[in-house]
Amino acid sequence: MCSRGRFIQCTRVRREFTAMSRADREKYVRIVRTVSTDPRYKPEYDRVITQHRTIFNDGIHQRDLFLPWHRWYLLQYENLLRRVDCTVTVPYWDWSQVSRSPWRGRASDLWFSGNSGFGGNGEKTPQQCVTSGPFRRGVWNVVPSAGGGCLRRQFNLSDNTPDSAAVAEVLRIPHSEFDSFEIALRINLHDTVHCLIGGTMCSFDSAAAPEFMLHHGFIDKIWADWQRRSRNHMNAHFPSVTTPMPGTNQLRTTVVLNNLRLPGGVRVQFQNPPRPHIRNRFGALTTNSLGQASRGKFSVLSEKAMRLFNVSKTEEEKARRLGIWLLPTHQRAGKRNSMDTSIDFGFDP
Ligand SMILES: [Cu+2]
Repeated sequence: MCSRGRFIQCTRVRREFTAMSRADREKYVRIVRTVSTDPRYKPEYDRVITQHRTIFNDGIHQRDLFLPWHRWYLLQYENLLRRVDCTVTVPYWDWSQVSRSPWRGRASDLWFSGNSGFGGNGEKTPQQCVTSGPFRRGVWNVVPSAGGGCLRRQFNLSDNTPDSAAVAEVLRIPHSEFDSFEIALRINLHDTVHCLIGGTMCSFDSAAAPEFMLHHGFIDKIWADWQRRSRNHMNAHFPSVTTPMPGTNQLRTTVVLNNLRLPGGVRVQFQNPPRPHIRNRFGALTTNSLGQASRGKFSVLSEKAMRLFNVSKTEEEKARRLGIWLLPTHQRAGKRNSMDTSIDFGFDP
């Protein structure tokens, strides 16, 4: 807002990467390449990226710290990018909009091989090196703490990312069911997509993959969208967590609860992408409200990811039930019979 010739209440608007203009996508990629290669920024870049690996198992991937810590982490990364260009913000990648073809690399896709994309899949070799795009082998390397070699990817080509109806279901979980909301967001959505991308993203070095921040941007947006539903959603669970967040100089989780009041006086808002139009089964173009029949196959649980993120037996049980609940009904049936447990979360199972 402009007040008496000055800007006040400045807000960092984070946008969906594939909905940005080609020039803005190119600019973002260029800035990431600058911080990760230019000697003026690289030491700080290496430090920030390495921190995620160093404290990977110190609670930042468990219930009490996962959401707030990664919100803080995105802010550190964004602050670093803004030393190169003070207008840039970290975009998010809404993988639910491309659930039917998440690995495509067309010009407007995340995995495009031109200067406005992140490049495509890794090679089908044990090294899994990415060989296309601005982060390809030979022109870009991961941080030394991640081995300093090529960026690795191994798309799970036969599997899809969760769809927008699944995300909408997660957003409908009531504030009194914070535990279910958190597990669905962390284990079913976040953990799973990490390992659907595979390679560096499905390892302790995941933060070294440039797409990490876009995936976490979307996870943070889902949390922020849920929090906006009411005061109770905004404050669910975290006020009772009093341990400082690791690596943050004693910051408590409560200081990042509200994206409009972040440390340093930063305000963050997520811009919704234009709603995609899909063809319904009669061929008509409709807004994406996803009738059951039009939903494709996707995955909301990954054994590999649950091991990587050290998911406890109790949480795994709950994530399995939530995972089935998130699937379209026609996919649910078989799985439901195979486990003799009824799905009842008290909120529209
Ligand atoms: Cu993490």
